[in-house]
Amino acid sequence: MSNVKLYCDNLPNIPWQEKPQGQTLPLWRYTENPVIARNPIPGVARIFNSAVVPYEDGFIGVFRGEQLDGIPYIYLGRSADGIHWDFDKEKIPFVNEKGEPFMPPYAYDPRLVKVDDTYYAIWCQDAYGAAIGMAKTTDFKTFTRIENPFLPFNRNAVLFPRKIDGKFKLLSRPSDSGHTPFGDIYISESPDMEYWGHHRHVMGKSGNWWENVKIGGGAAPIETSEGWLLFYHGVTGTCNGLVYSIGGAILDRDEPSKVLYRCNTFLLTPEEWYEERGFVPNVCFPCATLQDAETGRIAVYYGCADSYVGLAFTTIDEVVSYIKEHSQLTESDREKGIR
Ligand code: BMA
Repeated sequence: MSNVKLYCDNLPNIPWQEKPQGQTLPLWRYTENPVIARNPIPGVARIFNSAVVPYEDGFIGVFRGEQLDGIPYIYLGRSADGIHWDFDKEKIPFVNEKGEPFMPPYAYDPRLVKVDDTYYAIWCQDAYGAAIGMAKTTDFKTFTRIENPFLPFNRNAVLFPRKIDGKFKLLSRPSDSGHTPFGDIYISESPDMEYWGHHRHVMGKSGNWWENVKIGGGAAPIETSEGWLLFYHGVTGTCNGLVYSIGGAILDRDEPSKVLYRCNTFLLTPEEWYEERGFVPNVCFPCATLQDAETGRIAVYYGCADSYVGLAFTTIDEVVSYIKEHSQLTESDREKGIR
């Protein structure tokens, strides 16, 4: 039993490996990584930056598939164990409210979050510039598009898994339309998943060098007795390009624009061949977690080098105590984020 309580269901079939000897950081990699390798299905060269949820007796997910023409799209995948995945051969056929085909020009970095009885897929797409796209489903057969929540330019939208004070809450990262050299995480709320407002600043890049260029939301926040645990990505610049690491923070449960703890070190940074070598080297990009209330186990799905999907593990006690021990907050982290 964990000291920190996880407010989620039990998930006895969560993918899992025990912490290896000598591990100092609180996230450890699955020894069989990457779990999704190159050319996973005909017509798709790489799958990465993807999100999964428990579904029926196994798992289901939305996957960023880079097609042979280089254009990213979202594919549905199913798995019995969360490790071996079968993908639909065709892209997810999004429709509008009338059931007519309504495909975005491209779609990438999908997240998948269940709120009440509905699953929401959220991704980055073109809306005359990089913007957030959304769809909802209850059966994983019909994905109905929802109005785009924000004007361009925006990326990295991550929905909270429950309403707070009756409102949906969405993290996002206002950006430019290219390889954005800046970026902070903001939060917005909505009564209906259509009209978004009450925008607040949550946290910005920091003086710590691993996240001194920009940060962005990662996996859907995990509700715990200590607050919302957020795995996010932090980016630094080098003479050889950007490096993406996984960071951790804990947000206030009732007022998540306030950061309670923020780890001043990365939790995982590119070190293995599948993280350092690929279409875009040196990228660890978290997009989803699975968690088990009973054991406190957490499995993190992260994109590796824009080429593969990797899995890493931690426990709620392990990661919360590490984040608290290494917490360093700035003034803008503590504020409610209104100016
Ligand atoms: C970001 C996003 C991610 C990608 C990362 C590294 O801007 O586009 O999809 O993993 O760059 O290329």
